[in-house]
Amino acid sequence: TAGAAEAIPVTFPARFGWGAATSAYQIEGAAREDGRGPSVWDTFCQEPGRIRNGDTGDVAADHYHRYAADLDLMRDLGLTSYRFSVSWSRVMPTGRGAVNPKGIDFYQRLVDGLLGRGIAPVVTLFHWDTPQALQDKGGWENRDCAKWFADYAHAMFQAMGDKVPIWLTLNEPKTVVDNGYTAGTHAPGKRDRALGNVVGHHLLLGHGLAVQALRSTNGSSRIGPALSLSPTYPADGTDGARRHATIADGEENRRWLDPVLLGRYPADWLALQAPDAPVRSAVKDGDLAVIGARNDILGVNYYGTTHVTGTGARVMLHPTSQATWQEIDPNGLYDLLTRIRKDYGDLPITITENGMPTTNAMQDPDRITFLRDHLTAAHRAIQAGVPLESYHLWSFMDNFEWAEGYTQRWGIVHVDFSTQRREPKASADWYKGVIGHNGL
Ligand code: GBH
Repeated sequence: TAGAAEAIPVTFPARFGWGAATSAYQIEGAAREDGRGPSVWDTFCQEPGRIRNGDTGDVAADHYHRYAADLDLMRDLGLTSYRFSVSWSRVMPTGRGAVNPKGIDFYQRLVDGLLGRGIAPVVTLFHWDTPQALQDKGGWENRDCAKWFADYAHAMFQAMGDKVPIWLTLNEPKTVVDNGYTAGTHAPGKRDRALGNVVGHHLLLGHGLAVQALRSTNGSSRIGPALSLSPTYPADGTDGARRHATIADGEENRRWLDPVLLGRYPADWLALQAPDAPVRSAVKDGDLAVIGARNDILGVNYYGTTHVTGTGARVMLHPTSQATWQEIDPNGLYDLLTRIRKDYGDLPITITENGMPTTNAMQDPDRITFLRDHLTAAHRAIQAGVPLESYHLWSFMDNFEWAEGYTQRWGIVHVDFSTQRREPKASADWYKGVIGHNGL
């Protein structure tokens, strides 16, 4: 009966990782301190009309100065894993060459602070903040950027490789292509999809070279990408909708998963690129062997599903959130995780992002429902055999939500951006209970 089903406890495997995620530009602030160089996001935020209310990440949640108190809060919530990103231009102010000791020192203190509190650091090397000095040389449009990225990655492995159990290379290369180079709503604000696909390839190459760089060290850390994935379904029973759902699956998922995990671009995706598309000549002999070399773990950012009609239009068949692109569908997470295992094998998976925005309120019942439903779906996937080892909700605290500025609050910890006061929301108390019970 339904009553009996409800009584079955949702208990996660022993040592399941309970985490939360952030990214450098969204929380750190201190944009011009201790030798940090500008990134494309500093530049983008200064261009009029780019960001809602003209907001910037100059101060953000001031985490650079308040990290110790933030780590205490993480410990109080019982987190066992914390995903953050490194600001490339804080560590290498012009993106290349000698490291900035003060930049490295900040991340050393952060990692040591986490380890001292029993929290595993999960470190993303690139969460969209390309050093401006490299963008001046074309950034990821320039094939050399893949090498520059691997050099920076290598410097990070040398500095703290042993202490970091999981390195994530890129966060959501798809979003760089879609928003940075197609819609133009993210840095560097270009509208040229063909060029974006070249950028996408160079990002993947950077991923592969960074994996290679880690293999050249002797450490025991694991590495993989963090991909934004969304299962795609036909919106109705027509053949056209089915066909377009497959095309959308190529764009949303296989276009990123196949190169990294199978060492090839999907044939149907490639066939849809123009015969003279620049991405074709951007792919050089040997690239896919580099891109497709073994990964240790796959990071999955999951926000919702995608439904496609017979004309290829996207429609919402489930409720959305304040983020109008988000189709909230917890079962999609189950479908996605089980599909990854079926099509790509038993690679360990960590959910690197999952969450929704709410209003300014401290009471956020919608977020609690969202998290409970998605954790239940994740648990079902584990029961079905998916090697899911940890979960990082997005986000630990309210932060700079890119083009939306400070108008979308994704945190379980509230931040008052005028006083920088932190206060756990109802969802944080709820999550603390989940962690304490190792389940729901
Ligand atoms: C993640 O992106 C990011 O990794 C994280 O930094 C971010 O804060 C979080 O999600 C919440 O947004 O406005 O129609 O142009 C999630 C993937 C990519 C989905 C950008 C929405 C913009 C759609 N997102 N995309 S639109």
